Amino acid sequence: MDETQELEQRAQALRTQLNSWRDAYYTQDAPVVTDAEYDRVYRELETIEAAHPELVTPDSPTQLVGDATLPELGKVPHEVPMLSMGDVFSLDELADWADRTTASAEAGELEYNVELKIDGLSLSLVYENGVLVQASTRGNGRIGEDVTKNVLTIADVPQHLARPLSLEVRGECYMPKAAFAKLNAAREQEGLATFANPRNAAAGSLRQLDAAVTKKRQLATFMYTLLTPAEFGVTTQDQAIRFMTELGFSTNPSSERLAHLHDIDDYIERYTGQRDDLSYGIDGIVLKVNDLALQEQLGNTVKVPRWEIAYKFPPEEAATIVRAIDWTIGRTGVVTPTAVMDTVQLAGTQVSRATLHNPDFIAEKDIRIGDTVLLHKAGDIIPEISQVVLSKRPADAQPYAVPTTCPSCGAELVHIEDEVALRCINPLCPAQVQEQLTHFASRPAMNIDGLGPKIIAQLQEKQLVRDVADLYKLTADDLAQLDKFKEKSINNLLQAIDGSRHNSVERLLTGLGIRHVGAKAAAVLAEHFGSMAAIAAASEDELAEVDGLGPIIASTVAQYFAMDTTSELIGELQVAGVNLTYTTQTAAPETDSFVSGKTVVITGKFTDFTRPALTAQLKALGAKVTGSVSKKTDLLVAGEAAGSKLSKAQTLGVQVMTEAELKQELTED
Ligand code: 1X8
Repeated sequence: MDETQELEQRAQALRTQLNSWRDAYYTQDAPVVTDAEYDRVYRELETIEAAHPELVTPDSPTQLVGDATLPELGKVPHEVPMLSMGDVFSLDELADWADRTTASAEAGELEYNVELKIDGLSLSLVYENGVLVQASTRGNGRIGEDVTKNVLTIADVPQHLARPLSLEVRGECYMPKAAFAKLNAAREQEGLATFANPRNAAAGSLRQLDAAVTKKRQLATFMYTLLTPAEFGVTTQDQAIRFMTELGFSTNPSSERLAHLHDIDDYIERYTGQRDDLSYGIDGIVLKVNDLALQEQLGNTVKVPRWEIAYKFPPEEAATIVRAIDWTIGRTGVVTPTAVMDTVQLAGTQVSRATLHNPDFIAEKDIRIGDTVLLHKAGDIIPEISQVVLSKRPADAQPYAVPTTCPSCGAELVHIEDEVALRCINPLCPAQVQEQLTHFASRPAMNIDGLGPKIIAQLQEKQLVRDVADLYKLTADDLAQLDKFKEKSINNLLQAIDGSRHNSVERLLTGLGIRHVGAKAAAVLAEHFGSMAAIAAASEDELAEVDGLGPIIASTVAQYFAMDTTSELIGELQVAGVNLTYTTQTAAPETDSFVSGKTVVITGKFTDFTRPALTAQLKALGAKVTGSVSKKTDLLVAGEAAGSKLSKAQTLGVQVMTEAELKQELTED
């Protein structure tokens, strides 16, 4: 085989590899390799194709733009294609790009605008007369997916602009790091696959058939492109960003106009340093020719604009050695592996543990004790193993044998249905019971001050407590057996436990840890049925009909109360004197609702609410309800025929919610 044939085969192999990775990434939102690994292989293919253009095929990833589309979502054609962007990985390449751009612009030194590259997915928003009428993803660049309903649930996307203009803007939809970490932790506990990075989490949350799911995911946006700037007298990119900000869009505050290209080094250095402190993930910076007329003149290549380029940060990676794999057992019995490693510095923190998610992850990466591994941070925050360095594998390393029995109770571990997680299904498993007791005593549940995991572990060890009902049988003599427990601490804990007997029943419901029943669903159940007995007696259909619950909660609640162990436990709690009825009179304002801490104004006529009832409901959710719109107003709830308050809110850029949107918010759990 001659050299060209060899290269042809190599190019074909790289294309096949990249296309399979692209499918996993774009269509399934579940990448199988890191971006860095993808980029390395992509670059190799690019280099071969550059030297041998005759080897380029139409299906080569180098010839394709971005994402695929999900068949279930409606299609939206993009009149102006949504292109992807060229990228460079070093300051030298960036300087080369700038030289080429300057040469073809024939305009002397160019002015640039520099922005952060957000780790999310592109989004197009279309407004008619100031009202949001369509939102779509990039799709394949020419045809995107209709995600209007989902985008209406994103808090920072204005549904009404400050001025009644018709226009299209584009930008990035992303998931903040904190929401990403919380979502993955919850998914792991549910036995579901986790998202690899905020980009995939955002894509999976936006490309949804159920807008209620999107809403829960706490997505956010930064808009950076204005499509018809000339119509608004906008001539530069930095003006465009200011214009969009004034209309009410969320724009990234780190955008800077650069009079001289050499200022870019300082910008890159600053944000490389601040990267870990930002509340959202970035994977580089974007450099744009600032003059929009010049942008148009420079135009596009087949694939990407000539007037902008992404500089991608080098991937932050560190190598270390895996010493052990720890297995922890959650409240629901999910058993999660964690790699315990020699401590290394990675992206701003000391790392010695990394989640391994589930047994499949360990097997896929073939991680063994003693292996040297490369670590990265998923979404810039969660340490994760990218790959094993096979050249450093000890000769005697054995494939890791996943435990078949629970490390806490010894019961056989099982896979349920199509979950990736391994579970211990022994209801008496001490590790699970410890998690359940901790949850039971926690603040949103029974709120037993002073009863934390360490004390619970001791109570279990001394066999004083096996289930939550046992807490109410504890005596001063029992507690005297605990470390450092003297008269005062004994009395305090006994009093805290006793006090919890009088809680309104929603706290007990929360504390029981029924799947999908958190504090909100528990409050809805308790208020609607009035007592534990009534909830236990309700059928699945009756439960599903309650405003604010849904079929999933109805099903898990019905299943929970159908179990013999449940009736036994409730019976024991009743004997122990724990209140089983709803006694909440005026609920304390909520601290984590969509309006808590916000100043809200109500205006217009409503079909499904009276004004006083709506005011009371919003106050119970933690809102401050006032009479007139000012700069301090956070939200205007506008019914039919809203007048001057609505126009004032729009002028001030205050968020406006219609009755339909409000109802949707109020029925969220
Ligand atoms: C992608 C992105 C762009 C910007 C920020 N984040 C991104 N992920 C920006 O322009 N500030 S532009 C872009 C693209 O594909 N054209």
